Amino acid sequence: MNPNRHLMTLDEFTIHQTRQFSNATGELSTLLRDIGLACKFINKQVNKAGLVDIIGSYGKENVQGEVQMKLDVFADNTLINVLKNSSDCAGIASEENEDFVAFDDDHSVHSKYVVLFDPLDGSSNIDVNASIGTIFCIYKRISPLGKPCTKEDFLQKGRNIMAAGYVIYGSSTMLVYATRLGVNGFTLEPSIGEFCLSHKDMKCPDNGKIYSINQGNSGKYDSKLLDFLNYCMEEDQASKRPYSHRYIGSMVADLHRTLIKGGLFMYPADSKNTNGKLRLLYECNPMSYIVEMAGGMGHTGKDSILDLAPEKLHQRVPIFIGSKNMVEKVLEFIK
Ligand code: AHM
Ligand code: MG
Repeated sequence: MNPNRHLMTLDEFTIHQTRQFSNATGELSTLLRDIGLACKFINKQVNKAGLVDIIGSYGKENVQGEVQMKLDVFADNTLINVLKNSSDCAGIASEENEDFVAFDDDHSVHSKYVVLFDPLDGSSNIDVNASIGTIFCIYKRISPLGKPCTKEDFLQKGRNIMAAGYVIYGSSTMLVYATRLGVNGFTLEPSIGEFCLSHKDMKCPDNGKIYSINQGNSGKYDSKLLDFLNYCMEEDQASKRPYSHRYIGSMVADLHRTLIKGGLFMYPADSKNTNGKLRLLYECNPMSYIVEMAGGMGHTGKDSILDLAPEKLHQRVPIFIGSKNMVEKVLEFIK
């Protein structure tokens, strides 16, 4: 690395942003730094996945009845440990654990923020070296300070999110995070171990040429959705169809592409899974927040994802997310 080249680190960037607000305390920046630190630990394990005994299943199922991979468990424990020791986190909820965890030490009960995360999304891709990711979002708690946080702090609408982001462990490792000020991407510079600003003010294009769905499930889809899939495959030069179909099976990777190139990612309800597969609190809310802050849209087919009032920690919802015009088009077909 050339030391003369100015690289803005994640820390420098968030501190710079904080200075724009006279009443900002810097707690959110500290939390983002702590999440970044946990993800660097996770990244190290992901990178050497083929070399050490970390590939494969852990031998247990998680709260959703899904087989836990060793890296799922490592990522979950790492995030919990780092956030427990963070000065600004009152508690966490994770896709891997049945209940939320309220940190009840003297310091944490006075912390303003709670963090929700999917520690390792797309974990069925671990064994084949395809991209996986960590997804997170941060809320200001609504329960009184001075006591442990409560479930209500975690069951807030996506619209209340203060910051959300993901880390993609791909051909390079990137942290993308969104606040109301916009969406920015930071690439991990391995020689100095810092996330450095590489994708400033990311915008999701209004249109795209790629649709992303597990089309193998077509036999269980509603006929209106099948009509839309046929529309995507139809030839029409004016609207640049047929669209290309791309599906990695790792939401972070599919949505990272969608955010940069435009497109539409769908995990719909089907006749077997009537609420779809993806979790509102750990996957759909944070990703919809990021995509909306970049100018795109996240929808269930009936409501905007961010307007849903969550009922339970592990609630699943259908999702149509990505370029604004493409989401609006699928809504025309399925509403
Ligand atoms: P996970 O959190 O257990 O990894 O599951 C979520 C993943 C998403 O990343 C991805 O979009 C989806 O599951 C793929 O599911 P399917 O294999 O049913 O297409
Ligand atoms: Mg997941």
